[in-house]
Amino acid sequence: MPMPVLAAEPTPLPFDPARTALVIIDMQRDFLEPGGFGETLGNDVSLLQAAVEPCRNALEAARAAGMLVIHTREGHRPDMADAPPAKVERGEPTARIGCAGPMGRILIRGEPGHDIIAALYPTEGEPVLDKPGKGAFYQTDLELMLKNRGIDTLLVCGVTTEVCVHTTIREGNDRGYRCVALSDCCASYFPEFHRVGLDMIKAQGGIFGWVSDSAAFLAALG
Ligand code: TIU
Repeated sequence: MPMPVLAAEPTPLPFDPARTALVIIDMQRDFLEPGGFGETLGNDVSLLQAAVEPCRNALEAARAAGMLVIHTREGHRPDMADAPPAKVERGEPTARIGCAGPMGRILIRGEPGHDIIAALYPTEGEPVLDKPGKGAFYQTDLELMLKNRGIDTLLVCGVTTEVCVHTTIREGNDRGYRCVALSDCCASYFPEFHRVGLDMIKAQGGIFGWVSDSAAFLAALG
């Protein structure tokens, strides 16, 4: 059977679903719901809702195709030994990482706010990867998971476009993965940063990778 081809910019991208992972970045209550980390940083968290339905469609399509699905969560150990002081000391002192909020301690593993939103909740067998930084490769076993499954292509969804999605795509690109941002499955607190972030990926012949969307992914899988 010929490989499916993903309509993408700057070029169409043939991909083997068995060697492609859907990576859903940080679709956590802390970023998408009021009272979490995103809101403590001064953001309007409702802007991220736009990515939920497209992500859900991509997730269901990837599951139906038997593709590897990996969910990530940004956050820190309850003892915060993995939280760099330079990261923690930013923001309003009573609403920093580790402080108590309406969804538990902000950006701390095991707290309600750290969990993935209900609409995109992982199912049995889907790896959930906890990461202390913005990139999903930094201080995680992501690269080992991808190697064990022979993955060469990453379809990246999640939030926020210019922060954790971008950092992960840059990290993946340097490690030799074909990285694709699914544009409507990503969102930012800054619509302008979302647009320019995607432009930066596909500029210069695809300097960091490709940009596609959920409709193109579903169409490619047929
Ligand atoms: N603040 C912001 O835009 N993002 C983050 O802090 N983390 C992620 O993008 N996940």
